[in-house]
Amino acid sequence: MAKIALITGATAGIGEACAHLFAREGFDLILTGRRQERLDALAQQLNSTYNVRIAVAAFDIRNREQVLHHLDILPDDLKQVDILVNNAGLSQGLDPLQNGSYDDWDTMIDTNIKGLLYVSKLVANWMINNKKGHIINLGSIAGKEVYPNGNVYCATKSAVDALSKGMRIDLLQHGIKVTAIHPGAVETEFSEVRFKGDKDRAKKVYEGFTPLTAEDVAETIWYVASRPAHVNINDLVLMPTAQATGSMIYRG
Ligand code: NDP
Ligand code: 8X3
Repeated sequence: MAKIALITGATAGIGEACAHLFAREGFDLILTGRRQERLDALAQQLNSTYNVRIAVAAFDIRNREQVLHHLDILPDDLKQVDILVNNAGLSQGLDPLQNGSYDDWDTMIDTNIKGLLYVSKLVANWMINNKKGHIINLGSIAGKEVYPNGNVYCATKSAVDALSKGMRIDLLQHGIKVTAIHPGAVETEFSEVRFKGDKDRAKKVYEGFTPLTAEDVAETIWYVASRPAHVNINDLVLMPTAQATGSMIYRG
């Protein structure tokens, strides 16, 4: 029987790259995100290329009822999830705290912390029942260090760091692995989302150096996911060579 991975935020960037890589490795997949049409197109492409089974579930991860409903109605055999990639997340704005937007704060906290928790509780219980599993959480260098104007986004990723440690302790007795992956700058739709569709401003974030690609991060996630049963990588920071800290990038 094929292994199964559930990847949140599979409609773009790192999640989409993970979907390609896990499908290539023969995994059946559950893919989530809000954009149904992107999920459908991706499912069709992966199914025809790799002949793996793909289920899609379109929901807003901030909405607890939607999350629980869409995951609960999946077929029972797909709930034998081996790998959960908690990837869905975003940043909104880059302002000093005193100028911050309440709505942006709510969006980041509800998505990056509460959404991750809703999915994790449900899937952790599947994994406990199945007596197997590996949860891989997307943190960020922003969760390890705070950079100017990063305030609330950094706090949400710091929470992911703490939750990963908490999950590892609580799930230890069930033999479930927990890994936190913390990338530096990855060129995806991330900055376009952060700057609310301002493509020029987003492009400038990656000018003058070579950022990570979504595929670089997906390959690292695959490395972590494919270690032997007795080996777990707890915590992994990966950066572009040109980036030393959250805010220090050498642009030539
Ligand atoms: P993208 O913007 O390219 O992808 C984000 C994904 O998250 C999309 O699939 C999006 O799907 C999903 N998502 C966002 N909000 C929601 C929501 N409310 N409900 C459901 N799904 C949602 O960004 P990345 O691929 O770069 O980011 C992936 C993860 O990696 C995030 O957690 C991010 O914080 C983290 N990260 C990114 C870095 C970077 O530099 N890019 C560096 C370090 C960490 P949809 O819009 O269809 O709902
Ligand atoms: C996303 C990348 O540069 O905002 O986590 O920390 S950054």
